[in-house]
Amino acid sequence: MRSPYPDVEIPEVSLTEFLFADGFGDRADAPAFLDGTTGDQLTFTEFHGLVEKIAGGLAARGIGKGDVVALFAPNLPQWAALFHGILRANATVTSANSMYTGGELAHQLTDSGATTLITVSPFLDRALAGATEAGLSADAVLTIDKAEGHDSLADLVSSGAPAPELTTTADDTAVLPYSSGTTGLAKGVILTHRNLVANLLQVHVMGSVTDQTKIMAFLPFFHIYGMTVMMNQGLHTRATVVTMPKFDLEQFLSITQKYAVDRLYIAPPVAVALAKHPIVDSYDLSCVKTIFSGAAPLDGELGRAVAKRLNCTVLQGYGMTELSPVSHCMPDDRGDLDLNSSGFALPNIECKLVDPESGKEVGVGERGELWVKGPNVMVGYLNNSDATDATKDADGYLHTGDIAVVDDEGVYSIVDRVKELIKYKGYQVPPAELEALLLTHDKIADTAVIGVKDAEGEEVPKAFVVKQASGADLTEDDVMAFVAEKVAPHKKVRVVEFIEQIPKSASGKILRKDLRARETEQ
Ligand code: AYL
Repeated sequence: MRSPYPDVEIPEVSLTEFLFADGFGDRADAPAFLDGTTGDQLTFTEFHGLVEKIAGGLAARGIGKGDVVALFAPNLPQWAALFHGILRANATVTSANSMYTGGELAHQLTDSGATTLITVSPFLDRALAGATEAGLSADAVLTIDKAEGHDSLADLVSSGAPAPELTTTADDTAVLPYSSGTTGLAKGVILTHRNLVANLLQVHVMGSVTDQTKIMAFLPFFHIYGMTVMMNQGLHTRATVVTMPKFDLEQFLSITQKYAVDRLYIAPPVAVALAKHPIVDSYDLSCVKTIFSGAAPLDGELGRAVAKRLNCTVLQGYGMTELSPVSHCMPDDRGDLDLNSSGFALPNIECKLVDPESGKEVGVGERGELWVKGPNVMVGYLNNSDATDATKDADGYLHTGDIAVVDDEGVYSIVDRVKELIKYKGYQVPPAELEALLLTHDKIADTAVIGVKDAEGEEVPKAFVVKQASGADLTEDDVMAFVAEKVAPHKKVRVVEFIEQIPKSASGKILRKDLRARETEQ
């Protein structure tokens, strides 16, 4: 089924040309990015000037086409300037989760082939641990602020070197975010300049974002949701992006009120706070016109409660890192749609719903795996053609691993997930990674990790653990503590159950659906 919207034309240009070639008109001196916690801002002209200087500084360090630079920092206006400076230097960004431990960061640095890492001084412990493990020298680690022994952003831009010629084309890799996809460990997702430009134009058709919009950006720029839908959409529409380095409910409400933010992008857990937390009543949030939820399923009733309490429109979208990320969303003028749904396929997108058992396409109202084709579909996974082939078929459809239904108007609802992936507060938790880690414990013989619902209905990682003969004294808390000290907080195992045996197929694959069935029986 094709999108009900007419196709948009995708120009054959780099994201850099797309965003910056035409100047900023009467938005030149308007704020492009505003740090909500400090009030510091960068106008469009200042932002662009900084991007050019960063590109010059990077080029002077020998960074150019084919090089990968890792960003490991919280949401700051400088994050965005560095992102675009790296692209302007004809290089590629790999964006790392700012909660990562040194070990998790090392995996991404090594796998992506990053030769430079840019961070902030409070993250230096983890950054240096990761860099060292990945074989990068301390010289290759730069900081946005000043830190003893490292070049800073100020040093980078003070080189005075001109930005190099822009040789990047639409087909070049712009960014390598990491995603576990349908199975296995986190993999580099190859997104080209064309992918990113396409998704901006596709998203633009659905929304009513203008140069007067103020976009809230507490969701991280390292994740494709923050990167495309907040950071780059803001630049594209010449809106103002209000940043927050980390989420804090009171600060979020106060910044929203103070800067009259009218468009909030959230993941479902924030909807719970907006619907229920008493403190929300202490703020004047009449500025908020639209709240958009993505990254995990939003409960429709909860969404309606938020819309009622804040007297605004609540919308839902669906996407995936591998889709740059948005493939479906509700348009701004359709606040009437069922909030349990994720709206329509964006322009230029074709979808199929396919029965995972029979491989046959299903009809209206029937459940099937969502397959998506369009200019926003990733090229593939970096260094992993097997995973690419298992995810993207010869016709160009990306098999999402999500189960959806569509109605006769073309409105899609995501109803289930057939892939391993667990989502904790919208963040990816790859079970395979936790299982590999748990198996390194000398008292654990076997394990399987799945997502289960906690008392609030939130998805949380649960480990089923088979003890070694020597592990009689192993407790649930021991297991949780063992994982917690080695992974970013969102990947913590939050429930443990000891069992006799992990159900497996004849070929040794974990039968996750049997474990899930066991959960619902209890
Ligand atoms: P990743 N409903 C149900 N599941 C969802 C939804 C939704 N609305 N959105 C995302 N997911 C799940 O790569 C689904 O399982 O990208 C999907 O395969 O971290 C997985 O999350 C992808 O996780 C936007 C803008 C969504 C961004 C995004 C999030 C991209 C998250 C909608 O408009």
